[in-house]
Amino acid sequence: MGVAKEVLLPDIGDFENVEVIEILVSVGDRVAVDDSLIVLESDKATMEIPSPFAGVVREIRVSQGDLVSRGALIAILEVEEAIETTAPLPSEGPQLSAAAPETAPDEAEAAHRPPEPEPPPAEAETIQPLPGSQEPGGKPHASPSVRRLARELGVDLRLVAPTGRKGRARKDDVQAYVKGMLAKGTSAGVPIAGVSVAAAPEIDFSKYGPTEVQALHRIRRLSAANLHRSWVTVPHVTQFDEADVTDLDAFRTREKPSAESRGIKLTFLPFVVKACAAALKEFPHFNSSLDRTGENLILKRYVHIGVAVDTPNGLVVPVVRDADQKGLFQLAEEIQELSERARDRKLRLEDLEGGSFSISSLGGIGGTFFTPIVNHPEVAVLGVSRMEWKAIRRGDGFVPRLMLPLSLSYDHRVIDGADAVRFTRRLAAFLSDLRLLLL
Ligand code: CAO
Repeated sequence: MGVAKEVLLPDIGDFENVEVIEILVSVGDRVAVDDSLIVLESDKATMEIPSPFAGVVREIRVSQGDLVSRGALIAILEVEEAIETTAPLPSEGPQLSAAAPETAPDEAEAAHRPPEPEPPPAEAETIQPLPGSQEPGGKPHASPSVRRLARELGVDLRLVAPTGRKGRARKDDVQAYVKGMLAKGTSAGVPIAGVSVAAAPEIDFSKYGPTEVQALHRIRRLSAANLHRSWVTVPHVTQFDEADVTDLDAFRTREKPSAESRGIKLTFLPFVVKACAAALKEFPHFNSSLDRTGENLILKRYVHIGVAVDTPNGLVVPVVRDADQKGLFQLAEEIQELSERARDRKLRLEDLEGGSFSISSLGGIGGTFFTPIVNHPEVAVLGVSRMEWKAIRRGDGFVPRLMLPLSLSYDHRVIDGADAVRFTRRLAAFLSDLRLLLL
């Protein structure tokens, strides 16, 4: 049978009536020396109060929201005589300050950044301004032990949804995040949380010259999260190709006035959408998604094509539904209408849902080739760059031809390289000779 020992709040510096914001242990828990018991928060700092000895928690004498000062009874632990440590009890007079040195919060936090091996008796950190602490690039708000837990589990705290007061991430939040990730897993069964990279150093760029901080727009933050997920979960390969669009351009130039008379701007994009829709019919696995297990392919019998639109606030991808069933003018009209609404921020949720393949056209701006990122859970995306006159060898000589650069990025778990080039060759054939679309 052990001995019941009181855990009293040690000297935590120049603080009185500090609020208990988190209780980290439950009755029956076994704790070791320096295991954190509760978290306190003052105006300036948060502090974890560690156990001065090892034992089993028999009673917790504070509740969340209580205000406590030095000497307050926190808990009663049952300590085995044999394992009772020599760590001084807070109530043991002069030794107290050794157990809980009066440390300025800033210094205490600095002293606890990794890779410091051992935490001090009272772990404190300065409170970051909130609620901006959850902004990308901002420092998430969490106590040292939560940070340590996140580090041990390889969790980026910025991705954890905090449920604590003032946007603070708690241990439960980190655990819930990890559980969520394990439940999702990647299709290969490897938890995404397993991807662990060194934290980016925090650099004060103003040391090198004048700077300005601009908050990212919500659209950019959302697309950044989706792009990042796609980048780390999809094994990307990009196939480059060129389509001879000399005849297509001549046809488009001829048809433009007729389109304009109906208020339609006939650019290259509707032709590319039409050609992609036809190619997707012939290569159905380009119009599919992997299911969550990664063991089945969901082939879509519909062809809904997302079109990346550049807006002042970031990239959005509205979807042209049933693109295979629409004529060129209808496609042109719809793309025009969707991109206008995207730029006026008038898209509805349903405009953005359900895409089965995406096209990103930078041809109106310029450039040659690029590597677009697959719009997960789709498995392929086509990048289109600016067409250019090139000398193409025909017979014994060279002929000038308008060539359109194509960049097809695809998920290599679903699509093989040979199929990717077959797809781009077929696409190029459709774009070179529109009559093939009629067959
Ligand atoms: N080669 C040469 N000219 C091209 C071309 C190409 N590949 N693509 C378009 N053009 C021409 C158009 O024909 C038009 O010229 P005309 O007025 O003489 O017909 C002009 O460039 C401007 O076209 P546009 O950009 O207004 O229209 P679009 O249908 O080609 O594209 C849209 C519409 C919404 C896709 C486009 O405006 C856009 O936002 N593109 C950016 C997409 C993006 O940011 N992608 C990057 C995503 S990151 O992966």
